[in-house]
Amino acid sequence: MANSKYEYVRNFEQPDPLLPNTWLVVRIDGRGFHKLSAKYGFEKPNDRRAIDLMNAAAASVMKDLPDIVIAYGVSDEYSFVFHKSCTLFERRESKLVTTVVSTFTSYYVHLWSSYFTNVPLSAPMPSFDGRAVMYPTDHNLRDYLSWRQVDCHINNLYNTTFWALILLGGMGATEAEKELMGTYSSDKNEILFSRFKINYNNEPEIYKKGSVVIRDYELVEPKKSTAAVDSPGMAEQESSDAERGISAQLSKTQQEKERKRREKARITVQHIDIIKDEFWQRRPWLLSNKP
Ligand code: DGT
Ligand code: MG
Ligand code: MG
Ligand code: MG
Ligand code: MG
Repeated sequence: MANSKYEYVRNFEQPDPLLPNTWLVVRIDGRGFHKLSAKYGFEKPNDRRAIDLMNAAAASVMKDLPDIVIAYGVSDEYSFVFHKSCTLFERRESKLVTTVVSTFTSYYVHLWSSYFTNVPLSAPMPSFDGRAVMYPTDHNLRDYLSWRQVDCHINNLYNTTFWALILLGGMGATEAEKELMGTYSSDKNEILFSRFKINYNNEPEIYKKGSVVIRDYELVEPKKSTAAVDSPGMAEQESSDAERGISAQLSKTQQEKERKRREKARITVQHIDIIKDEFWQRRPWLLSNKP
């Protein structure tokens, strides 16, 4: 195509590649969900419909973007982790963030009526913001996810106690806030148990732990996934590549095979601990150098 005299404006576009060989986390967060949750009458402190809808939208995003390895969600936010070897959109930050945000928002709106039956959506419509953060080591990535899950626990314990004081204890919001000022976790557990006979440990896992979305390879192709990760040959290859600071290079056909496997895998939503080693040890493919 011939260049027009306007073509030079292209030079104003800024390149924005994210660093190679780093874990990419795109975190989206609902805009003004404090107001939105009031408008649609979300139950307090947790509305199961709202959380199920977030999880369904996140699972759909993962289905559409096989480069996402794991996602973690709580409240009105979701973190999507792209593998450090991911080359989607040449790792351009704006393309990755805007694609995740708009795909998530589309599914959130599309699926709304399946979860909020008889609660029609009206303007202003739900919207989400997004950002990308790079984490250079597996350890940093795990600490990031641990940070979000600890946040989930702290907020849920606070909210559960706060709303028990109001809904069951008859307090006003200001009074409840004052009551909880300066309290530790143990104090909140004690308030819940002694005043309301609520054992926090027995609260639903979905509220205490948040939601983890992963591809469950084992259930789809049990032989392949474990064999590939456990073979000593592969492990050696991976450690030497890791030393050089690059991800294992796979041939085009291998890459295509991996991609097919990811696309076919069943996507599951679980409410489990991702802070302890056990979660990662039982799913070695998540942090493996293989994309
Ligand atoms: P932002 O993110 O700066 O635009 O502002 P917000 O209002 O979205 O604030 P944020 O993201 O810090 O906090 C999330 C809000 O969403 C918080 O006010 C509680 C509300 N929310 C999220 N999930 C639920 C739920 O299941 N039930 C209720 N009642 N509220 C929820
Ligand atoms: Mg916010
Ligand atoms: Mg928000
Ligand atoms: Mg939030
Ligand atoms: Mg285009």
